Amino acid sequence: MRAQIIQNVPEMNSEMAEVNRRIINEAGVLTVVLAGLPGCGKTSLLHATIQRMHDRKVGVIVGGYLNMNDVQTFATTADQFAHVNVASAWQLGPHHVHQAIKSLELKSLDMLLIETAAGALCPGIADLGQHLNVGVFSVSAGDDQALKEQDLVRQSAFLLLTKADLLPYTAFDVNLLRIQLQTSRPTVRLMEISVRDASGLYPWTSWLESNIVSRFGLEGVV
Ligand SMILES: Nc1nc2c(ncn2[C@@H]2O[C@H](COP(=O)(O)OP(=O)(O)OP(=O)(O)O)[C@@H](O)[C@H]2O)c(=O)[nH]1
Ligand SMILES: [Mg+2]
Repeated sequence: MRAQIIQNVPEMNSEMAEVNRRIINEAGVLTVVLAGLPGCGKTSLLHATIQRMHDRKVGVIVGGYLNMNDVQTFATTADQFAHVNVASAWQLGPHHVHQAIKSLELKSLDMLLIETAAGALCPGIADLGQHLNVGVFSVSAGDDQALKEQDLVRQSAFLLLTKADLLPYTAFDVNLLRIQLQTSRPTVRLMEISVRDASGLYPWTSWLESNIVSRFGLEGVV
């Protein structure tokens, strides 16, 4: 297992996302960004995803705050892991990801998962060179997220509603969220998911698996 903590990343030019894309494609590693509001459950979902996809070599890049428990968990679960200090930035930029992918051995990975913040002060998801964006909503952030986070909805190939185990205990109206999505982006898929009761994890990892296979033809087992 390879783990890196990356500090003091220099700003680079706007072509950096293209450079990253070329490196990622040459390595043949499906690269997926998980983006959502702080605390929406991204890190927990990454842990659960890696554990479920144990037949795959999965690398993780996380920007922003991580506690030592998370670092230790990634160090034991991910095949490769890089934590990037984004300093005063709210979300990962292509220059952060460039430093991270240089520190990883991409060719030995099947999939690279990148966690970054999106929404509120940093609407939308930056082009980091990734193949797919997954927007992460959570039950704890209210059922009007599709209205508030329209860039996230527009840019995502797939949307997750995390902490679905809390639905019976809140006034969160999943149908309202679905109706709002129907209006703004009828084709996008929303999946309810929970790392607490493991609901939705199988369809989620199956979707990732199918993308690894369809993009790079790497057969495997979920
Ligand atoms: N009930 C419930 N709580 C969850 C679930 N997933 C995450 N949480 C809790 O939500 C809180 C935030 O989870 P994280 O995984 O750290 O969220 P994050 O999006 O990575 O947070 P930041 O990196 O700070 O933006 C933690 O207390 C988790 O235990 C879930 O499926 N159900
Ligand atoms: Mg996190």
